[in-house]
Amino acid sequence: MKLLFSRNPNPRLAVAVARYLDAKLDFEFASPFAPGQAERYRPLNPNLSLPILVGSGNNLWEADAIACRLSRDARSDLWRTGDDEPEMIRWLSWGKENFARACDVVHFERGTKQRYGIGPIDQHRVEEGLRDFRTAAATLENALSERDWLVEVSVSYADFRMATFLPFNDVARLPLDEYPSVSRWYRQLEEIDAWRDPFKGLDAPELPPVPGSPHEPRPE
Ligand SMILES: N[C@@H](CCC(=O)N[C@@H](CS)C(=O)NCC(=O)O)C(=O)O
Repeated sequence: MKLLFSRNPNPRLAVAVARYLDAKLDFEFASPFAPGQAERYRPLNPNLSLPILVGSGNNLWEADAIACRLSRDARSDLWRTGDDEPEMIRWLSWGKENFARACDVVHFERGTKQRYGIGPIDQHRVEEGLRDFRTAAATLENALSERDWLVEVSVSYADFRMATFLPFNDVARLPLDEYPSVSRWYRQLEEIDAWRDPFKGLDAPELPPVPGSPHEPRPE
């Protein structure tokens, strides 16, 4: 099997899962939205987005489906299958609609749009995203003040999924520090090698820099 990926958030998530599980896969950098590439990738994913898992019977797209497949193949409980599966699904569902979505809105404006030159930052969208982030982060803070991980006592795919956009917080600048339990939880995730550095040893160009980010001087 082969995992088609880029360094953007959802493919990063899938690569982190694969490396956490030590999945026996090939990893191939892909760029389906680059000029001239669409026809090559459309048969693999009609949406053209990454990640895509190729050669698993059916090609599989969507990071969650890929995580489920890889976790099953590895006989891992990263994707819970026992009595705590509903709890994991609860966090996946809520997280995508709330916390991760709010992170995505802000990251898209401050990160993706600036990296790829697809328009100025829409401050109204940033404000909306920050407002939704604060609402969702308060719920997460409450849950994580009573537990180390989202599901029972060990890391699960819910933690990975919830954190999809947090490795990009150098550019998204979400006020994570205002939520001590969420910050502590995220530091725990960063202690996991596969999460902190999923692309180690893989052949993949760096993302284009964001003008004005910590890695790039702000324009005058
Ligand atoms: N719902 C999809 C979202 C996939 C998605 O939005 N992928 C983006 C990156 S975050 C993509 O393919 N961007 C083009 C690229 O990275 O080249 C999933 O969870 O896999």
